[in-house]
Parts: sequence; structure tokens; C-alpha cells
Amino acid sequence: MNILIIMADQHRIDCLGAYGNPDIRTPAIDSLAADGIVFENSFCASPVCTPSRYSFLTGLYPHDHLGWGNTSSIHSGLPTFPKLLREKGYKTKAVGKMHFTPTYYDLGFSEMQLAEQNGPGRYEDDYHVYLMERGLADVNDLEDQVKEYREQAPPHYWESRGAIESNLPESDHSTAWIGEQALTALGQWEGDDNLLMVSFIKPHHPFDPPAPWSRMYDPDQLTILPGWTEESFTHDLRMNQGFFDHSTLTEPVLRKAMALYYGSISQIDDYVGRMIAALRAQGRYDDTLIIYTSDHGEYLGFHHMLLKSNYMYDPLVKVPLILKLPGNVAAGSRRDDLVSNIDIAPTLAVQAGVPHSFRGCDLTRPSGRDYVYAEINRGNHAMLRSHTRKLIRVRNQDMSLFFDLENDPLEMHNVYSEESYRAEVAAMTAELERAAQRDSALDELEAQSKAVTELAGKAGKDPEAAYRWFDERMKQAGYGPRS
Ligand SMILES: [Ca+2]
Repeated sequence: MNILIIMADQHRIDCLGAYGNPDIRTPAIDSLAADGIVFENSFCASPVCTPSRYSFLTGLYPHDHLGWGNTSSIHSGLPTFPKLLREKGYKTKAVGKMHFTPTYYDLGFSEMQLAEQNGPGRYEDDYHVYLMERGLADVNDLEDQVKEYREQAPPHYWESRGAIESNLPESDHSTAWIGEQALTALGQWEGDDNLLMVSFIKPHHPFDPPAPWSRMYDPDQLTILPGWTEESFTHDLRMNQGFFDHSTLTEPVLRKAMALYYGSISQIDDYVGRMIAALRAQGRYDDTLIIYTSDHGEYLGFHHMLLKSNYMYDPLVKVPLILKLPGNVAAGSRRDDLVSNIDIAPTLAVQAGVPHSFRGCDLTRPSGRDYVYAEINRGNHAMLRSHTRKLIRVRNQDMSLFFDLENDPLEMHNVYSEESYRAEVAAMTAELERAAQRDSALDELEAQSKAVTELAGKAGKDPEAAYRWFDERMKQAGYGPRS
């Protein structure tokens, strides 16, 4: 059985036709949904890039894999599904953004063609070598992602929240590079034991698709998504004022950002369509297991916010999850049970017939979960959610939130301190504490294995040269040096 995993970064769950969005055009991903299972209540274990990806691969929550931050590593002894599949004889390959530390860390992918967005990976990956060879720089992305350039960014960047058409030609944009690498990798598949994980950098900010995707949507014609409010909530601003200042967001600016965000997703969808076509041409489509998902979501106007890094509201912590099984089993079905991205590893192990000890559920059956759990900030900010209630527990007690999702699905009315919910808050707090308990069995395993923390580059790459080269291109674009 062949496996193709397609991961986006920061894809809000309702920004797909298959999840009911009235405006966005995602015909290819929608066709996967028609041939697969659509999960309506799918959550990431942590709405932060690297922790979420480690959870995806290991089937563990961050408090168990300990990769809490975007520059964290994890112990080399932890099982991952790519490692298990490789041991069984699978040819394993990763293309695009993995966001590992070290950049080319071996977590089970024998081959890696990487395109990274931030951290040291940006100067060590294959995509930026490609850009250098082409004499190009991803100026909009550097402007948004590198603090020193961001501080020098022009007013237009701040006014638009970085939603600006890419300076790159379509064919050199990261989405196209990753998509083309994926198509090349699919073309190299032989036999019936291939695992390819394709991970796009987008639609993560900056919302900078190249033309023509940047012009695909008319901002004035878009439907504002559920949860938009005219003003910020005080408790949200207290938690985090935003990568851009949430309080000064306006509807016209949000609309423009949505148009470019949707364009980024449609550009990804175009490559999903080409991957499906490639598999069909090989006669492999029906028998390939295909997953479409994201590492976390995006507010996109929810509670007057953009991007991420605030409370674990649903648009941030829910993720699209489409599972197309071999033989298109259960095609077109929709599931509302509570699932997590820690369920991916056990599901793939079961489907490939590999014995495993992953903790999560097999997604081919109803999870039976009463609660789904997620955590960030070393567990100081954690979420426990049932179908009808949601607790967001922040260590600083008076910042915790509780929502009655039956009466308040858009998480507008915090009832954490209301007398009538006191017993439920207490019961869910106890349940959350249980979910947050570290599995002590992992201590011994981790004591025996090595925590790989050095920021080792790929052999043959020269991060310093890349750093200097991109700094020079930014100077030509009007930016001062980084240091
Ligand atoms: Ca991310």
C-alpha cells in the first residue's frame, strides 16, 4: 500500500469547499474528500509548527515527546511512523517544510528535499539553494519572517498585514517548488511500498501568493467567516496583542488578507490536483492512502484576530483532515467524533500492517473519545474539549476560559467563573490534568537515547554563504543589514 501525505501550514478548517466554504475554489482537495472520509472534529495536539509536526510523526503529545518549541529537537529513540514503515521496507521521502531541529534530522525519512520558512533551516534547505542558483530571493517572506527586516518593513507591509503579492514568479514560489518536487518523487515510485510526505509552507503568513493566484479572489465578494467581531476581546488582547496589532484590524484589511490567503490555498489545491492526476496516470490512485491536513489553523478574523498565538479557539486548534483509504473505503463519509493528529501514526501503522505501540486511535474506526486534548507553552496553556464544552486552562488562573459550545459555538461568552458551570469546570479541569500527565515509561526510553540538539546542516551546504547571499538580495530590495 502506498501512502501520500499532504500537509499545509496554518490552514483554517472551513477554508475548503469540502468543509462548506462558499467562496474558495479547492476542487482537487474536495475530490479527495468525495473519495475519502472528512473529519469535522479533527484537532492538532499543539497549534505550533514544530510541536504539532512531532506529534503527527510520533503519536505523542508535546509533554511526552518534549519538542515544545520551534527550535526543539526530540529524542532519537522515539518511534515515528516513517521509522516503522522504513523498517518494514518502505521507501520514505519528505518534500517541503518539516521544521525539524536539526534541519535534516532523521525521523524516518530516507530522502528529504526541504523548503523551510524560518529558523536555521531557511539557510540550509534545498529550496533556498534553488533560489540562489536562480538569482532570486523570497523578499516578502524574509520581510515577514526575519525580525530585523520586519522592523524595517515599509508602511504598506504593516497596513496590509503582510498580505502582498509575492515578488517571485509563480514557477519559483515555494508552493510550486514543493509541488514540482512532489510530482518528481511520485514519478519515481516503484512497487507498492512508498511513503511520500509533501508539506507546503503556505498558507502560513505572509499571505503572499504569486500572480495569478494573488488576483483570483475579489476581496469585496468574499463571505466573512463565522466568529468575526467588530472589536477585540479584552482577554484576547491580554493574552497576546498579535503579530500585527489585532485591535486595529479592519474589515477591508481582513478581506484583502482573506483573498490572498484563499489564493495561497487554491495554488496548493492546483498541485494536489496534479498529484492526483499523476497517481491516476500510474494506475495507483485507487489503492493509495492519501491524507490532506494541516499542522494547525488560523484565526482569519475570528474574534477580530489574524494569524495565531492566542487562545486555542477552534479555528486555531481544529485542522482539516481528509483520509482517503485504499479502495476508497467509506468514500464521501463525514465523521464528527473527536480525533487528533496523534491518531495519524497508529492509523498508518495499522493500515501498513506494522506492529506498533502508538497511543492514539485508529482513524478507520470511531475514536470513542469523550475529550480531545491540546497544549502549548510547556503545558501552561492547555485545552480540553468535548462535543459540547471547552476548557482552556491557563496556569495564571484568572486567564482561563470555559465555553458552552451548545449555546455558544463561536466561543464568545466565557463562563469559567459562572456558578452554574462550576461543577463542569472542576470535572473537566481534573480530566485535563490527567491528559497532561507525562507517561513515565518514556523517561527510561529517553534516558537511553540521545537528544539531538546541535543545529547541524546538511552535508555540502553552507548556511553562512546562504545567509550572506540573501542578506545582499534584501539590501538590493532596500533593507539594511541584519546585524
Ligand atoms: Ca505552522
